[in-house]
Amino acid sequence: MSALRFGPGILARHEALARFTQDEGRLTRTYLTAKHREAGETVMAWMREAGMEAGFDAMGNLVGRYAGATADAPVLMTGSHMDTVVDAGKYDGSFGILSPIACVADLHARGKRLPHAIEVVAFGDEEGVRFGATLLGSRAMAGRFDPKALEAKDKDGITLREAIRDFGGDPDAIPTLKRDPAKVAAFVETHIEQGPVLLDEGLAVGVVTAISGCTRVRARVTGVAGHAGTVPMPLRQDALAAAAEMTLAVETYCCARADRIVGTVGKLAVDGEGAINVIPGGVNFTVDVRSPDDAERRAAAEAIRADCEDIAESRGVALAWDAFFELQSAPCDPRLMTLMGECIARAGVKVRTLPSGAGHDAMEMARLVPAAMLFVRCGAGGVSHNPAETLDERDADIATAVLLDFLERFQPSGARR
Ligand code: HGY
Ligand code: MN
Ligand code: MN
Repeated sequence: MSALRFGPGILARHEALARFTQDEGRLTRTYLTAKHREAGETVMAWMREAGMEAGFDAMGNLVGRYAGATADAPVLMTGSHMDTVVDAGKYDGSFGILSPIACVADLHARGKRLPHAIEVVAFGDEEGVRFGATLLGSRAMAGRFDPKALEAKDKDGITLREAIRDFGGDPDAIPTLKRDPAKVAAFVETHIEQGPVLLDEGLAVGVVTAISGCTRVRARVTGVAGHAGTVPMPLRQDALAAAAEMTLAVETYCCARADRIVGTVGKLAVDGEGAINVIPGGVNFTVDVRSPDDAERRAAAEAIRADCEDIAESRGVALAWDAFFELQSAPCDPRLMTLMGECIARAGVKVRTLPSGAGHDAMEMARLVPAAMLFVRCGAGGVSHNPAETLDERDADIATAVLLDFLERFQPSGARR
């Protein structure tokens, strides 16, 4: 078996990064926290070792830059996110940072400069766990940052604006982070698939065709709290039973269109945590609907809302429905997809294209410049957003070799070497 060039070192670095967690016994690293800074300083050192200039930008994204052959060379951007969900796996986001750093280190070791500079970005916030707003860094670089987000508060009442300042950043400088599309040739992100397709087909890597759009809803059901022993069933206005029926309505609608829609009720909470002998009077829950097709997604969100309204009416409860977040789907660039496919074939892997049901920073960067994504297989049934998330060192090796080939063969002008 030939020695693996990149895989073992990348997995060792994943282990090192996973130690920067704000939760005892599980991995949680959220935006602009002390652990974000500590992890960032470790990654910064790896970037500098690889021959890059590196530092945090005005809102806590970590940016490493490997100069091109000429000072005016356009930039090929790559990267992914540093933050994690609560009780996360080790590879979601960070693989898209460690893999390109390994590529640049290889170029640097060979003293090779490309016709383009390379920027590796460790975005500070993609998951949106701390402030509820997602893709903050990539939105800023794409010129789509909404200043209202600066007033968003975390669970301790700290605003994003205050947190950026505490981190040493400058919220007023965020508009200057927008990249000039005339100087950025493309953006490419490597990421674990977070699903079972590559695993089922025995493939180490795949080319992403489009990143699904998303609609997110905060819903509230208001019924009448009552004594669990005295209110006859037909007279109840049970908020939890209604929310449960609504949850099944989400599942029923999406299962009937499973080839193109997914829907999830990820959070559901009874007011005041509930009590065993009280009919729940109030329940909050969330809905997340996704599809590569925006029209399908919008129709789904509307149909699900109507179904939930009907359920509320039939049960005599009130429904408040706040579709607070929407993200259009992002197609990947055909030329970049073709080049990525060629690099996969040169690595001896069958070329498989597939959509991404998960959101990624590439979907924001795709609004500004041509974008592509390379998926790497993840094991354990493809599970993610879960500490059982796994990545095989041979797959990490193949994906990194494919990315390096892509970086070296990419031609800013559009031609390929
Ligand atoms: O939710 C997502 O799709 C991403 O993992 N933040
Ligand atoms: Mn994620
Ligand atoms: Mn991710």
